[in-house]
Amino acid sequence: PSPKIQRALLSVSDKSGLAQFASILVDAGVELFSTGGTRKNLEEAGLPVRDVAEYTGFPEMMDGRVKTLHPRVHGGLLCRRDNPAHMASAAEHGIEMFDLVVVNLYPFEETIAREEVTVEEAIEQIDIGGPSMVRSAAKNHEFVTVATDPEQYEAIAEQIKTSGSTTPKLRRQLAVDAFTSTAMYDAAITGYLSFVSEEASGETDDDGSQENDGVPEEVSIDLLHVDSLRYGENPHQEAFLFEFANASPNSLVNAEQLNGKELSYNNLLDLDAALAIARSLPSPGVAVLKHSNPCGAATADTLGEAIEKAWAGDPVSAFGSVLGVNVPVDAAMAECLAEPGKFVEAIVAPEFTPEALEILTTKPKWKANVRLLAVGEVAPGHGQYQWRQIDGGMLCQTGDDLADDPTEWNVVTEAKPSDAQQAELEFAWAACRHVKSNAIVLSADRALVGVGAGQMSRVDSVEIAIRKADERVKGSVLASDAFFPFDDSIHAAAKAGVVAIIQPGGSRRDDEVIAACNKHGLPMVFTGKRHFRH
Ligand code: 93A
Repeated sequence: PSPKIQRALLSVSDKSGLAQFASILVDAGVELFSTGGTRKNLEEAGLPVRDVAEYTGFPEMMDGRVKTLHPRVHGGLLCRRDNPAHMASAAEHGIEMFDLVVVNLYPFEETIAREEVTVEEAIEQIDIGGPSMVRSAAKNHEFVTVATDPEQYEAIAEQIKTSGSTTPKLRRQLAVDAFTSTAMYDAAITGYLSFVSEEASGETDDDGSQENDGVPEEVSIDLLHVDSLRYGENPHQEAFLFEFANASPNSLVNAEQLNGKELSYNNLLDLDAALAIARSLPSPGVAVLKHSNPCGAATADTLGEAIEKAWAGDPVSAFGSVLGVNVPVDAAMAECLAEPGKFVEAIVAPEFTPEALEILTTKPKWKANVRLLAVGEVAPGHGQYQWRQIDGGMLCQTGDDLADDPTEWNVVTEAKPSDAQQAELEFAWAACRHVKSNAIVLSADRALVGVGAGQMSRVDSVEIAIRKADERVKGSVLASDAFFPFDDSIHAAAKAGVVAIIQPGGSRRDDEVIAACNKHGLPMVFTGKRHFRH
């Protein structure tokens, strides 16, 4: 049975919603204890409240650094109510049980966001007593309810109003939220202190700028904001989203979500890949992704046609996909998606017309689920740095988002591509870099018809792409993200009916690969640029 909430300890910096919540507690017969500022706030609201200092027998001291750090506070939070020895100690030392703790912390992040803040001021805003109470209460959530955010007041108040207590399920969830909030708080402190200590030790040259081994100045991580995600790639993984302070207004993290459930970790990864490919497709273009690889992508005269062709790339895989679009989603595209048997998880696009929104959110399943993200603009060459974590460090590179320049390409075979084939090769090449290596794509009529992704040997990717394309392989063109180490892929492609090939070139065996193309009468283009995506 959940303990009845009889005594609450309130100590908050963010006082929003406090008086209203506290008055519900008072009505439910809960006795309130508070620290200085919080107590004043409650007294002004006409609520009865006891002073923690009077209860501990110690005044707030050392500029408030020591207010609640006392066994009479922490004993009352950590004591197991079902343990007679704990209860005996509490009785011996005059420790009262706190059943509810309402604490939010000194605003450290807001403080360090102020431009003129000094390190001393920032350090003074490191809350010690608050997180200690939060952690004590969260540890003992079997008996103690802990609120760390005004948004939680309503749910807690509802339960207290009806039963005088809270449910174990709510207490567990609040404990998870509590430990998340103290972890994030500590992460912000760690980030700030290591940043200022680097600044303090950083050598400066004459113009005052910091030396950093030739790394351009704009390559730095400045985190603006952190969100916790429900979970990571799998439900047992904790996850957070960190946003860069200098993120472009048209980046994914700044997208406006117009419909659907909260974005998951995997949604964000897939949407990121979808946005990248949408940026490099000619307009109007659509990409259909699963597990961050395209299973379809197309460009056409109208968006309605483009989505039909992109979906047809691999209709079985397309179910439950994530889409990237480089023009506003219109009614024609929405109607195509609303056909029976189709479903997508999420769409990222510059925007959605009102008609499209209406169509996409009419079907009940779609209304509740499909996540629609408007990023304002989807333009090529985004020029952002990409960061990835490795064991003990971070890798950083510029995005592989430079526009292709077909005037730098060379036809290396006796046969030359026709104009139509040349245009198709350009499309295939633009899509190929967005497929995990070893990447092979087959395209026809500006649409992917077969994709071989992420295989450890190139010829396996070729064979998968051919199998996926099935009948459509005849007359298609093939793009490969890196050179062919052997001529086996060429023979397989020619046999299946591929009519032209594009690849970077640069293999030791290029001669053999070119000879194989000549033998089959296939035109082949070398781009001189590789597009690995590992
Ligand atoms: O300076 S502290 O780290 N030392 C403490 O013992 C302590 N106890 C509560 N900060 C402490 N607090 C924090 O004071 C709370 O986390 C809350 O943010 C704030 C509320 O103070 P007041 O009630 O005076 O406005």
